Amino acid sequence: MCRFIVLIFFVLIFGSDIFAVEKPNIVLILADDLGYGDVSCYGATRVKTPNIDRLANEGIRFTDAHSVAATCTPSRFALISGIYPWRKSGTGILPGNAPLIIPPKSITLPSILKQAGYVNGVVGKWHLGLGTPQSPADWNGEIKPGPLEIGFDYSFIIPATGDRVPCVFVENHRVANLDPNDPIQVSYKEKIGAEPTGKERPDLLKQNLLPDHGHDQTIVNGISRIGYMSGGKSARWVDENIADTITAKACRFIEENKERSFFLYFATHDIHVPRVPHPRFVGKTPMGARGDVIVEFDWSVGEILQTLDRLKLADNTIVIVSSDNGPVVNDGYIDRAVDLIGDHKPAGLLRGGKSSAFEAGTRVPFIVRLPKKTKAGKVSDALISLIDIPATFAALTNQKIPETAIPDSENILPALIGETNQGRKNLVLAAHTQSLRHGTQKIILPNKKGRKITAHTHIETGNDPNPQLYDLKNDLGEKNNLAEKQPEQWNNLHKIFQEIRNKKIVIP
Ligand code: NG6
Ligand code: CA
Repeated sequence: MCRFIVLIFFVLIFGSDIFAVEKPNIVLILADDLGYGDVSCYGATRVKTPNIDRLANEGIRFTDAHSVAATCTPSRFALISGIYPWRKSGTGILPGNAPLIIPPKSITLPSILKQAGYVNGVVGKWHLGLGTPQSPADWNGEIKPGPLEIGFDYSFIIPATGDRVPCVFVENHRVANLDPNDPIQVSYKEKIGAEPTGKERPDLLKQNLLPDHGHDQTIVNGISRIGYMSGGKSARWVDENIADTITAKACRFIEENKERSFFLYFATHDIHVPRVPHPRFVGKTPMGARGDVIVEFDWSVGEILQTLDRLKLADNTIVIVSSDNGPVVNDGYIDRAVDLIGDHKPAGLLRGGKSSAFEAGTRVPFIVRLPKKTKAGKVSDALISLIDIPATFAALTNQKIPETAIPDSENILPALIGETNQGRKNLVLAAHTQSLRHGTQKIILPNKKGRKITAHTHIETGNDPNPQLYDLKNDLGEKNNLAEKQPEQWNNLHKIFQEIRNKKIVIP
């Protein structure tokens, strides 16, 4: 009795913190543009990914997990905010000088975990904007608002993408390694400074990474980018070292916070363009740069797993590996990915790719390893999405959040921990046009305007002036449009879609 009273006393005094050690650490590793078929545990044979495969052997491999959107910014917006990106304008692919698209102090994945007592870090690709429209990011001063204003405690980020300026890392509120005598200027409108662009001086470029479409503006490290920048020479990244740099920062965050419950969002630059593996990965696959950066990504995953092992944290850490959208082979640089692809299928048996409404746009690898390696080697066909991570971890950590927050995020904890293969019933996916997954049925909304195949990346967009209905259970490759044969079913699903779309949502 006495002990019980003492316990109650402690709970009252220290709140839920007394249970902090029970809260598993969470490491979310998000690759960029990694396709459903790009890793060996999802069927790839021309590239081996032993570390990701190890995770799948020790955890649960999902076969129907989705990234919400078929490109980066909307996908990551949904992951952090729990809001479908099409509910908010301005959530398309952002330039490197865009303002932050998630309002400070709103309820987000990291803010929920912070409320639960976690320390949160983001390392790697951000691409959600920095600063405000009135006060854009000051690359030479304090850069905010950004990750630290929406719930992270530590950040070391690539502001936008590897192919967009500014090509510098931002650590917390400042550009890392900046020499104040060499200030940075950034523009997406006109050339800045005296340095030549890729268009003007292709002879100055790494000849194995010439621009194919776009990407011919400021040259940084022999690679021309999207956008113009000047200055910041000492702060500019060296592409060959990006994976090493950010992996080391991610491992250090784990090490420094090993005594606490931590959440690490490790968003790699791999395998986005420009694909520039460190020399030790060059030639590791017969597929050139695109294959080699998959090996590099797998190495990063391995470093994280080893760090958890070394610090004896593996049994108290949930590890997730996934991707922000589907694969693309030529995304703007002539890096021989197209010539050397051979019979490798970046999207596996799925149709489409990055930016497509077909399955390959959003169906991505998704592996979770639970503490104490329960459910080892399980394969789950539950329909889940990255947008569900906020609600799921809110549930896992027993956090109460306002009704209106993370409105499109569903608690899929039972599926995530492998207790059921039942995930979501419905999921809206965003690409050129929207689609709805309802179990294994899918509709793609008619789109009268867009092209059927993207101009440069040669990916089937899923655009069609007519309605599309697919039965993925029998037609995973979306070959057989049933909309005309089954108009009633199309109407039923369209009604569900409209209900979701018209739901009254408070957008912060
Ligand atoms: C496109 C870029 C592409 C890539 C993509 C964003 C051109 C011609 N293409 O506009 O190279 O950067 O945006 O990729 O500029 S994402 O993974 O961040 O969404
Ligand atoms: Ca991406």
